[in-house]
Amino acid sequence: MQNKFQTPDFVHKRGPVLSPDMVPYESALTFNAGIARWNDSYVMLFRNDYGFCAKDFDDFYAGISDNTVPSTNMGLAFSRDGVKWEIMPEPAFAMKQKGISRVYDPRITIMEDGEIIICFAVEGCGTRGGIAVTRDFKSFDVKSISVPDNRNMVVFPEKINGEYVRLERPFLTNSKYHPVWLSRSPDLVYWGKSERVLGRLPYANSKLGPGAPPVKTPHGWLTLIHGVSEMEENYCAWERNWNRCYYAGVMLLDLEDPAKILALADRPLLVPEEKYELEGFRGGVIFPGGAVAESDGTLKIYYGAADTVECLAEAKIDDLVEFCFANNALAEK
Ligand code: BMA
Repeated sequence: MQNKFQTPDFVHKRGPVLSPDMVPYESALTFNAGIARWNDSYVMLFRNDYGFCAKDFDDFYAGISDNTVPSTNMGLAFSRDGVKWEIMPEPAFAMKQKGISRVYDPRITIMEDGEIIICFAVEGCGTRGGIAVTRDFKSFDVKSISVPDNRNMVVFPEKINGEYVRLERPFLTNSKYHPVWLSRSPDLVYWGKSERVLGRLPYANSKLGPGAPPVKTPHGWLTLIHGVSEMEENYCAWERNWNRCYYAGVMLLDLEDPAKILALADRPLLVPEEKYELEGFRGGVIFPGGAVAESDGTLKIYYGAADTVECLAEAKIDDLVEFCFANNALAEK
């Protein structure tokens, strides 16, 4: 599939770091992970879909099976270098409760004082956004679950003006352009003072959403997002007629007033180009969920690829900031 965009040269794709064959329990797809630096290692919560396989889709289209909806739990993994991962023997989190069919797409924020905040999507009574805290990645204290329909929540790693701040992506009725919003909370339970942040992306003709928890730079909060475009051709996917391209994008938000965008790159940061991004459960999907700033100025960008594997790309933070300002969609022309 030809894409009119390409990943800029300053981004170095390092390929998959996690795949289903590495998981010591049932696993069909491992993707859309939340990743952060914790103590002196890296920690990952990943989405683990299980209970179906590619052949189930062939059977489904042949009319002999309807096993196309997975079960999902969240796996836990640790790494010394952010590249080689050791997966814990049991899934970490599943939240099987009445009315909730699954939780997925975790994001991890480590606050300045060490508090660990997990955001996740919840299916059940529509789509909802959940927030939990943990001390050890073994037990999770769920603080709030939003009303439907909302997801893709990420919490900023610092309180701003004394409050927790999150980005989120509610669904609009009667529109496919679901915008990014921001809400504030004194306690992770009650959320309000909501403001709209971003409505449309110049490179995507459908929905968008926050990606990883924002990273503080002297120039603003460096914030990864995803943007979706409906394409003319289908991608190679278990699910047939899958024609949506998911790009990763980037923007800079004001440090004091993060509802204000300082610069929004007018082109994508990561474009599906490699086989592991183009083919899988849903080919053409790049879905960023983790961003880790290294002391040498590199940003490790983690993303789900083709809803099948978890990948790593690296770029210098300075180049990312420059990319936003040099191609700023909001600059006066
Ligand atoms: C979105 C979410 C993501 C997924 C993406 C592409 O709507 O469900 O979890 O990665 O679609 O399938």
